[in-house]
Amino acid sequence: MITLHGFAASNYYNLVKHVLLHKEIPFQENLVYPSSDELLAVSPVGKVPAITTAEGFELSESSVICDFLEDSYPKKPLYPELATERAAVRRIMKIAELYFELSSRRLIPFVFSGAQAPQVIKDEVRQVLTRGIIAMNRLCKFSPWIAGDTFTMADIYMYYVATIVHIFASSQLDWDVLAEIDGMKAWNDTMKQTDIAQAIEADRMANMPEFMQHVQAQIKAANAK
Ligand SMILES: N[C@@H](CCC(=O)N[C@@H](CS)C(=O)NCC(=O)O)C(=O)O
Repeated sequence: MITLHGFAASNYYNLVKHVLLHKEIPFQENLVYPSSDELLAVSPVGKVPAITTAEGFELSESSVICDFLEDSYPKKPLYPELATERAAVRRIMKIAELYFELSSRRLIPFVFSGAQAPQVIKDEVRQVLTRGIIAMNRLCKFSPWIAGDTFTMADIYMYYVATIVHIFASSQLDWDVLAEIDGMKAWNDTMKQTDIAQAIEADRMANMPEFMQHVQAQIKAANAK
């Protein structure tokens, strides 16, 4: 059986968990936080998520894990068959990661410490998010799914990226980024109501207090140095 390493407050962890649940792949969860030796043993850069396959193969990087799961468990496919359509799905995922996820993550330390980010960082994040918004408005179809009439990996990927962008951009930039992409709010609401997304959200909420304790302990340890 696959072991999914990480914690339920992580959106990267949750997108892989969503793929596992969607494909009905049996798995067990191993609660582990960043900066631990246990995580480093399975994830070379010490980031969540990582998986250990039934054969004992260790894998990290969420998009790589998603592709591995698709290749190894072709039932309930999440990529189209046509190469061009597959590439279109992957392009949405890549833009979501580079222009939404990673730029929003620059705001994390300020969100966690309750401070406002310096203006120079806010401006930089806003600029990158703007490019992402322009791209998503060109690429996303929402008819009804993000890449067209079929539910794909891009729906799962973007949904969990959107959770981060929404929280961080509204609190630090006072900006409702999802509202800038035509059709994204309605699609997001549809995704949120799915049984899998609701189960994952319940687990996320349950993990949140322990995760925040972990974050506070990390901040305290860093300040004590
Ligand atoms: N590129 C990685 C990023 C994963 C990532 O940033 N995970 C966060 C948790 S949501 C993490 O482990 N952060 C700890 C750290 O940055 O040290 C992926 O796609 O899996």
